Amino acid sequence: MEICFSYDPDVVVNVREHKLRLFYRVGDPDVWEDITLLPVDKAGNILCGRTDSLSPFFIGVCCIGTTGNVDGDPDDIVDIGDLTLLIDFLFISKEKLLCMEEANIDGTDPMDIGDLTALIDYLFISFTPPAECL
Ligand SMILES: [Ca+2]
Ligand SMILES: [Ca+2]
Repeated sequence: MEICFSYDPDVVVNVREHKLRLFYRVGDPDVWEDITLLPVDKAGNILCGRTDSLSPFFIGVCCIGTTGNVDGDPDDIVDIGDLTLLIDFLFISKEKLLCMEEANIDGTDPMDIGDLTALIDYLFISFTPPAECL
């Protein structure tokens, strides 16, 4: 089913509308999946997502400022926890991340080993900041 919410663009303060995302709870406790149908309808101010069942939802944003917060912690901190999750995403479980854009650390598509290299470089070597969110 497709679920849509209309939003008031005046309350989307300091966030670009194209970053709005619809998150759906897939597990307990607090496992969320981004089910947004992109692009966001900025002209109609409508945010839609697709799911097969009903569960709690929230509307949030994906990737503000710089990339690198792969684990989506609320303080937007980039640390070894993000590195661990990026390795897991790229090579082990390959489970979709809460906000895929946060993992594009080198700023170029796709999400690959270049992003891992950029994150290691930022954390331990040259401290070059991660790329800006698009
Ligand atoms: Ca983090
Ligand atoms: Ca990349």
